Amino acid sequence: MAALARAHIVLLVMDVTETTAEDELFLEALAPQRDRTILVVNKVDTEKRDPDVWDFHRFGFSEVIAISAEHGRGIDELLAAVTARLDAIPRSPIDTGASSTDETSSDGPTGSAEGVPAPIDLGLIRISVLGQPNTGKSTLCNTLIGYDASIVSDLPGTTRDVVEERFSAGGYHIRILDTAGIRRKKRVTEDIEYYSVTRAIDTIDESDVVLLLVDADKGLSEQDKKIASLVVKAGKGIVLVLNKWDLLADTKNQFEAVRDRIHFLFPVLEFAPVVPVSALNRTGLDRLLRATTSVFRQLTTRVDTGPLNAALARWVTRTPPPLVNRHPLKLRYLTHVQVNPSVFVLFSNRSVGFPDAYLSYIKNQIRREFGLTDIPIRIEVRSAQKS
Ligand SMILES: Nc1nc2c(ncn2[C@@H]2O[C@H](COP(=O)(O)OP(=O)(O)OP(=O)(O)O)[C@@H](O)[C@H]2O)c(=O)[nH]1
Ligand SMILES: [Mg+2]
Repeated sequence: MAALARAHIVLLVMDVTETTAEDELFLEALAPQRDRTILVVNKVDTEKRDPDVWDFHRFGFSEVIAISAEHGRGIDELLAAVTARLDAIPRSPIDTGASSTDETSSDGPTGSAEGVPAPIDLGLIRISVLGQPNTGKSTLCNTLIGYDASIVSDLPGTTRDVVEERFSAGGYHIRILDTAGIRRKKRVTEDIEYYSVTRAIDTIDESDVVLLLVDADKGLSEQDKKIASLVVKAGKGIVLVLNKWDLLADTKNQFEAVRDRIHFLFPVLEFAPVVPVSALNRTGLDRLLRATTSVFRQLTTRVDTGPLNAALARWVTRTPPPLVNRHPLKLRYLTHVQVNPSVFVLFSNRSVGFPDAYLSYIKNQIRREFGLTDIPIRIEVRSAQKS
């Protein structure tokens, strides 16, 4: 019903072979929406069933289209009917919500009146929300988008498939994916659940930034650590969201203590911003969005080669590289070859056996000096002899 309220076109799908009590409920609900609705009569697999379709005109919809979803019959006609209606839909300006989203949830398009400059469009951020069951992923998504797109309940395993929604914040369009809670593999035996978990993990590849939701009351699990490693390995941004912060007793320096513990116990998340929120009470969401957009900006920042190599020379002078098998290690050239994910290539006289510690040093220097403190970066070492 929530989707219905936001739709321009509704396809009411019925089964040609039977009309059930549930169909009657939908017919009733859609009666006031007849103009927006196309009645789609499915399972009309062969011509033999064509005459039965006439019966469906009695429900009073102006368009009744017979299809076979399985065999593809009537699909062209359905597509034509849908596209014919698209032209009649007024183009609504997209709400880029230049203001914060905490209190001002977007109730549909705000519209940019003539003469009012359109907000700057900085682009699309693709976010997916991952975490263990019941950590409040759906609650967070619903709160951010401003309506109940996902079902929320205290039963773990409520969300079964990926739910995609959009909203705007800080000048960005944001596409957010709510996913099924990820539990330990051992327990994932049921087919649907296996699918749900796999699908949830697959969303990492479709995202720029992953919000890893943790129940602040319970802390991180090994499972969370595995998800975090996957995200980092893929070079995606990650923000650790400590949800249900409202349940914690308010003690001094609580947040700092929790954050430091996480960074200590989960070194893979060393650079990830940690944000306490209460999706339920809508607190901390501004901070969460700021952290997310900042991570995205860092992911898409390109470092110029000139300043990068000037800095490299300085770093090498300050902390000279170690000898490798008694041979001097030379760092010749550093270049930022790719953003989002961020990849650097370092040319050295040794590509094999390049000391890890020194690579970490260079990585940390890049991060610190070029403002990439909150994202994973990768350095590939290639060999280059002196020309
Ligand atoms: N106290 C408190 N409860 C919350 C908060 N966020 C969510 N909850 C509650 O936690 C329960 C689970 O919330 P959901 O949003 O359904 O959690 P989920 O992560 O989507 O769960 P699955 O879809 O099963 O993986 C519900 O009872 C929510 O009301 C919060 O910030 N504080
Ligand atoms: Mg859910």
